[in-house]
Amino acid sequence: MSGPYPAAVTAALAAQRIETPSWAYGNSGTRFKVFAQPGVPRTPEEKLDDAARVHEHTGVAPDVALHIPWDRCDDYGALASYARERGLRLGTVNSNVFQDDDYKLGSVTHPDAAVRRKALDHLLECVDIMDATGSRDLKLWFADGTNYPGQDDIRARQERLAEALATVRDRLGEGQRMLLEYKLFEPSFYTTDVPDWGTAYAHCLKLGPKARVVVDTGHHAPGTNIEFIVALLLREGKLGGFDFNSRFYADDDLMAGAADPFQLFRIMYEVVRGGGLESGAGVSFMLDQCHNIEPKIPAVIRSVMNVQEATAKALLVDTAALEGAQRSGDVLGANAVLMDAYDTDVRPLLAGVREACGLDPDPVGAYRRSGWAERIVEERKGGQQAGWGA
Ligand code: PSV
Ligand code: MN
Ligand code: MN
Repeated sequence: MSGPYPAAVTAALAAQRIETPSWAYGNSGTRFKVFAQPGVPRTPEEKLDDAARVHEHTGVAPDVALHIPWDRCDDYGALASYARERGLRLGTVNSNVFQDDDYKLGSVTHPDAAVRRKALDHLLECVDIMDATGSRDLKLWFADGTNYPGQDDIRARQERLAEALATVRDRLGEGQRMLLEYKLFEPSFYTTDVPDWGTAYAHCLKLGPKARVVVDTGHHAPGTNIEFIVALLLREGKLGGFDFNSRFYADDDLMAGAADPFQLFRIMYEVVRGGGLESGAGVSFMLDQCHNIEPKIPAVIRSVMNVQEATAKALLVDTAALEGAQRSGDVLGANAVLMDAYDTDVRPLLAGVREACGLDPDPVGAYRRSGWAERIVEERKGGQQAGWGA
């Protein structure tokens, strides 16, 4: 498939927004070692300075997700202004009820009501922060679960979870949403209280229109057909967004599109097919990844580009030919239509979209030439580098 490409395709690519996570700019790694990098941000503001570089070179990444308390600050309104002055917006607020010693046996599902209250208070504080930043979404991921059969009552934990979620739902303001994220395992190894899309969906269904499911691409059992989950959630109006990252084994948090670009294409095809790219669909395209050994800013740029490439290929699927082949039971023909789109080199298409927006067609090259990497190493000396978990 070669150009010229339909105007609707280039318009959709220019309109897509990809939200970057503040924690991708700070030091982060695995549980075994975090390799500190020189020039890494020391404050939420410096993380925004780096995010602004990603947006400057890609043109599609104005939103930055916060993680509380990793991005704790005295004045979130001022932080939002700082972002605005750099052409950014503060995006999804990610809650964190997994780092305190109190949460050893869980947070909102903990058997002790006092710990549950502490966790709930944090979630409500996150909504206060959303009010100050103007953020739409609260993202909820719970490490809650058990390690041993009999350790706690599975049903009671679901009750406690439902109660906390309903309280948060009641606190949300007009236009605010809660996105419930699931994860198969880790840190809990026997039960996890929100282990899969079905559990998240069941809770979101009860919670009503303000609650949606978020799909983190690294949170499934190997071999899971993630695009099927995406198709189903979109059809039900319950897909709130993605935490994109790549995995080879478990929750590896590698650059989106690095491990399995074909899977990312299949996911994006279902997004396009289900109208998830349209404005008003309410589907957020977020990154959730850690850059332990690679330089962080170009890694985020690369990830944004990988999501764009998968989206471009998904938009290029010849839907009329596909439907025709599907209707006539032409199995190989239908598969070939999909593969034709996947096999298209969309880099010239995206370079053209960037140029039409006044951007350099090569975002990674433009970043390298900008001198920002050398500048931050020089300027960000002293102070404590912000880190994942700090
Ligand atoms: C949990 O593994 C998770 O995917 C959640 O989204 C957390 O907020 C995030 O990672 C922390 O990096
Ligand atoms: Mn995630
Ligand atoms: Mn994760």
